Amino acid sequence: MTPLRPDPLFNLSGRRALITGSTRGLGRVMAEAMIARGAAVVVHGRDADTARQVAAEIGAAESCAFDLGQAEAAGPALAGVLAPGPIDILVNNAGLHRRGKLLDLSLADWRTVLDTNLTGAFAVARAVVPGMIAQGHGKVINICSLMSELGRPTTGNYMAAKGGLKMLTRAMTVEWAHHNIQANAVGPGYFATELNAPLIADAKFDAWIKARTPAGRWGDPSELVGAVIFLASPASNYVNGQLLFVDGGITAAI
Ligand code: GCO
Repeated sequence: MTPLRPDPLFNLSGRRALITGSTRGLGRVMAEAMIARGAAVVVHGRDADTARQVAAEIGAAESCAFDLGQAEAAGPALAGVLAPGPIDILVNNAGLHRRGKLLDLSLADWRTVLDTNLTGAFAVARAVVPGMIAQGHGKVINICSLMSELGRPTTGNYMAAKGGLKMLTRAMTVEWAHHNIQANAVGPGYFATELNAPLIADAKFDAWIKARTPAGRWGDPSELVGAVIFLASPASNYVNGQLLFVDGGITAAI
């Protein structure tokens, strides 16, 4: 079968994409999908050797490493990435969980989740977006969550961070859209990722998710790709400030 000619609406050729937290899980899947559509991807992780190894495995030309929980490190750590030129597509994907009931959470557990999942996204965007403004275009995709809208006990820090990331996406929109920068978000539902491995292994929780999600199943990481490619592509050049849930319908159901 002759390969499909790349659809200009979804072609990422010539674009440089930085995806935070792309050494594993959803971030790695997104990186591979963007490379397959012509993007030059910068792989990011906390560990430099791992980031380099994954970049080599997936055919990415570049990698970088820094801890998103240390916002002050983002600018200096990205100087080398930005030296050759601007980033065209930023995916703020890196995130972590420290589950626990609010009254049991330490301030460290609270701060770690907010610092990494929310402040980290702000810090990376603050380093990368000036280059987008200078070149007259850019895409920012913040990986929010169903927990930007809904929650369950023991996830209050994560809910606050992902709810904040939804509003940060709108803040980016109102300040940057006139620079032809489209800032949007994707809200994954329950996906079969490493982050959720403990939940999947819990037969009771697994059964609850399958009953609570109208699609009746966990999402496969490959099923997040379409929304991310759409928001990274020319196809979304007039889409701003939106949060697109990819969640099997869970946010549509009581
Ligand atoms: C949980 C889960 C959720 C989602 C995550 C992805 O502890 O209930 O980890 O937080 O999987 O939000 O959207």
